[in-house]
Amino acid sequence: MKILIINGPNLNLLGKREPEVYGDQSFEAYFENLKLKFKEVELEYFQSNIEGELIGKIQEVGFSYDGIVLNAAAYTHTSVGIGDAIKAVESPVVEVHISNTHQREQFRHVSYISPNAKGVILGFGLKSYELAIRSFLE
Ligand code: CA2
Repeated sequence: MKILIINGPNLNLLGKREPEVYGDQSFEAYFENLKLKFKEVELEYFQSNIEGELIGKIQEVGFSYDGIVLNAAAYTHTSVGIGDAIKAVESPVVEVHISNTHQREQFRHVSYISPNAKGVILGFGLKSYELAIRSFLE
């Protein structure tokens, strides 16, 4: 089973800023734990701050990987292009968010990802990613 985790803009700052919202662990450190937890899964990780790079990666892996775990970060609320890319590929995409976006500002209540995602997991901190991976296994 091959799964790619894709993180969008500013998630490279995890653990460095706003720990009250996003926690105090870097994604790289968390990703090492995930790999230990899911030894049976070929897990890969990609992060970009650039919308076109995220779309390119979805297209690149979206016809051969078993699943994509996507936190499109701020692009979740703006990107028709990422929403269309998810619709265009064959691999199922699970949308994740660290925070519960519905408890936050109104503009975060809209997602261009959700309509084309297999499912959505949000509000469980970094554990949201683990739950998303489990959803592919069960
Ligand atoms: O809760 C999530 O996972 C979000 O996707 C995070 C995005 C936000 O725009 C979405 O509404 C919800 C923001 C990611 C920014 O990450 C930072 C991490 C550390 C410091 C500053 C920003």
